[in-house]
Amino acid sequence: MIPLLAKLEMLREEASREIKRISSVADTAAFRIKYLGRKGEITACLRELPSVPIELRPQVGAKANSLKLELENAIDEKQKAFAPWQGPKTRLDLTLPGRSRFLGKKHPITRTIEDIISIFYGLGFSVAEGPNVETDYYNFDALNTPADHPARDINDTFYVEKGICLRTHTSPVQIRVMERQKPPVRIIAPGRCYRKDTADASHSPNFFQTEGLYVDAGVTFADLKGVINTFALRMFGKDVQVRFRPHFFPFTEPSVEYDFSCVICGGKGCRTCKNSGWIEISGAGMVDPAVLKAVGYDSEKYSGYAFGMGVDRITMLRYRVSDIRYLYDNDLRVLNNL
Ligand code: 2NL
Repeated sequence: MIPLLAKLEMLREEASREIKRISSVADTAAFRIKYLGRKGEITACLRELPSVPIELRPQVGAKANSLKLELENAIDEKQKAFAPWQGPKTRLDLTLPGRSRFLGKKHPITRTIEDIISIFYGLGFSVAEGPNVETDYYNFDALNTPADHPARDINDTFYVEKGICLRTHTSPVQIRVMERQKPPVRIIAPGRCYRKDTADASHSPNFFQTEGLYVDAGVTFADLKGVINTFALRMFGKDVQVRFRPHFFPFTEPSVEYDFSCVICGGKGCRTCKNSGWIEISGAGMVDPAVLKAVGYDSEKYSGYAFGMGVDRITMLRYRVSDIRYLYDNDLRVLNNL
């Protein structure tokens, strides 16, 4: 056997025994120097190559090179195993606090509706719901609002088709309840309503209303005043005043509009109440006998009151929102502050 070839074979065995004992970066470096360094064993073998007969040189050279490669790979492996972390910088740090998930919350209008509902629960009312798309009959006719009434104009109401519209108030919900239930009826109807208004600081083509209705034998305007008063106090606190002004609605007689003393300035006068000290909430009145008759009630035996309230307006007052459009833009930078 060619002596150099035998020597290479010996080196391989020796190296593979040694490599198993490597247990540190320093060991790895020493190993590299011993075999692959400038004065290392394999380097020395390669230097002896010229003394090998020319026809045997390729065989010996190949052997030396493959051993060199083998050891280089083994050294790389060891270096990876002992070297400090070399990977991407985003290591898992178990000491960091957890990343919390984004939690949604209720829209301010929803919160207002829930508060209105719980106040009226406390006064013996239950909640009724009904369709947003209504017939002319339930939205207007049953409410004593004749075909030539301006509210029915296509410029004021969204019509889906002839005779079918988006409800302009939640009164039709109450008509439907009265149709299927005898007095006593004591309900509120919160929900979305639609009117063909151009959006501005105080108008939105879609808005929320809560109507209330109490029909029974012997219900009077005094009951209405008591309920509105109690609502005002529970919603805005003990200092709020309520005032009723005569008004006209087709579906109530007599009718009123009612105001709360300005909850922003306490009634002294400010921008929100246009210096009047009062804020209009909505209208109310004694249910017109024509409406009671339309649902088949005996208007001689029964009487009732009904009222509306603007949920958006109440929400704006509670959360000091100056423009109704903020409630509908769904910009989280705004809503997260309410
Ligand atoms: C408003 C204020 C109001 C009613 C709504 C009503 C409902 C039935 C019968 C009679 Cl079922 N009335 N609701 C009454 C007065 C005022 O809302 O400004 N409406 C245009």
